[in-house]
Amino acid sequence: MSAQFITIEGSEGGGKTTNLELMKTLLEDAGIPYVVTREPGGTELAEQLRELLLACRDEPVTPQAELLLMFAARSQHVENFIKPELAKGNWVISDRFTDATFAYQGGGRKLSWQLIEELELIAIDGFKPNLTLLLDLDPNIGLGRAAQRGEFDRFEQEEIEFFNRVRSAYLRRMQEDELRFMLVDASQSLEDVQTSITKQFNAFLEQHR
Ligand code: Z5A
Repeated sequence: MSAQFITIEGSEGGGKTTNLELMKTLLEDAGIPYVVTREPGGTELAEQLRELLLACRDEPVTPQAELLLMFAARSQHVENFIKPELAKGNWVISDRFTDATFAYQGGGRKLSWQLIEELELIAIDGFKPNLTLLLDLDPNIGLGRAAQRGEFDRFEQEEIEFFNRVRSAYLRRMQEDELRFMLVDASQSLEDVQTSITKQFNAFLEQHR
């Protein structure tokens, strides 16, 4: 079976980092070779764009500039890292991908869905993950969890309404492509979240190994 491209998504404090470790363990247990990456980022240039995107700054960043930089980074990431790794037979797990652009720049910044779909075609020729784990959580809970980590980046300084729109946009993405998504209620205890992920992800591995 061909190597699979898996993404992890969700708004602040949903536990992406924590549960990415669990997915790594499940892949190792199944003897599947994999690499881990993230967005924005994943190549030298894309990581430089990440720094520019996340830095807090006095100059306002227009939603359009933010959108174009996200896709510039993603184009580099897909061509220079993700596709070559898949071609080598390694599964790829990415902490965020294009669904995050629909959620943050579409939902959060209110840019048009159609514009993002067009850029997805231009920048990455519509390249999509095989599976997306969506950690869904009320932003009031998520921001509380994220606050325990310390300093906020440029996105984390947004108002609660921004994160409510991000959450709704993620759920809209899922409704548009239900077979690709694995939805997990991230408001549960970490133990329950991980039981649910283990069950669903192992079922996916059974089908695709
Ligand atoms: N962005 C964008 O706008 N457009 C795009 O196209 C892309 C990205 C790709 C960087 O993302 C920013 O870029 C992001 C969106 C934007 N906005 N922000 N901010 P990032 O992924 O690098 O940053 P992040 O969203 O802040 O993710 P994170 O720091 O990795 O958080 P997390 O992975 O969701 O959470 P965590 O660190 O695993 O968990 C947070 C805390 O909660 C931690 O102490 C855990 O122990 C705890 N936790 C986790 N799960 C539980 C449960 N179930 N119960 C209790 N406590 C828990």
